[in-house]
Amino acid sequence: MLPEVVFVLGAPGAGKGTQCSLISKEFDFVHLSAGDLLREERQRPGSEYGEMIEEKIRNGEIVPVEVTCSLIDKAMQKSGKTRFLVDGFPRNKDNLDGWQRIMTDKTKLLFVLFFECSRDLCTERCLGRGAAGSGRSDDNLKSLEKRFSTYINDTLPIINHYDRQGLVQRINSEVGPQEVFQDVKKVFNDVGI
Ligand code: UP5
Ligand code: MG
Repeated sequence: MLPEVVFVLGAPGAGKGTQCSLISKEFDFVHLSAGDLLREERQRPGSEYGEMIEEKIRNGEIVPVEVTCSLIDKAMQKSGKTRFLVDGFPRNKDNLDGWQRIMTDKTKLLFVLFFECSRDLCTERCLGRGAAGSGRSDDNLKSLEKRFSTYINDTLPIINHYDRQGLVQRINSEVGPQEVFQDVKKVFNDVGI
């Protein structure tokens, strides 16, 4: 059986990571955050991509797919599991094309979970996380503006692409984490997971 994948998308701070961690506790899915994998790679001694990744993250730009896809692929293999939440990917056309080139034949996409949350609320959450000491170099107003324009210009078209295929499950994430999770559970239960 091919490994099964759910892509988890939504604006910066929409709550992708928070919900993925709740999902992975309740259902047998491994949470792979593309952003976390990139941040780990950035810290890895000897990584040839460290500086490039840091620059892209700080500027809210998207890392070339070869780097991200290979990290996701390796993490999937290393886990030894067969069901994955791929959080924060694919974010642009390069990501989508790269995934289709490298991973489509090796995986089955179940659906795309899309968290909808207003820009103001997302910004407030990310700034709050930064103020609480997240240590993330992109939890500041300047980076957030760039993250949002990348999200609107590059990521929304990818969500629309999957929407046209009937693969998008939309969830309002403007309420509290547990309330959001009730809707998430419904989606997983309805698709028979
Ligand atoms: N919070 C969460 N849910 C809440 C709720 N329902 N009510 C109230 N508060 C809530 O949450 C953010 C904050 O909000 C937290 O403090 C949380 O407690 C609170 P989180 O769950 O972390 O939201 P998430 O959507 O995961 O936000 P994140 O900041 O991680 O989103 P991004 O998409 O911006 O970040 P990511 O790590 O995916 O990517 C970062 C950068 O990496 C990108 O900008 C890009 O430069 C690079 N990248 C790539 O280049 N390629 C990739 O494929 C992926 C990333
Ligand atoms: Mg996240």
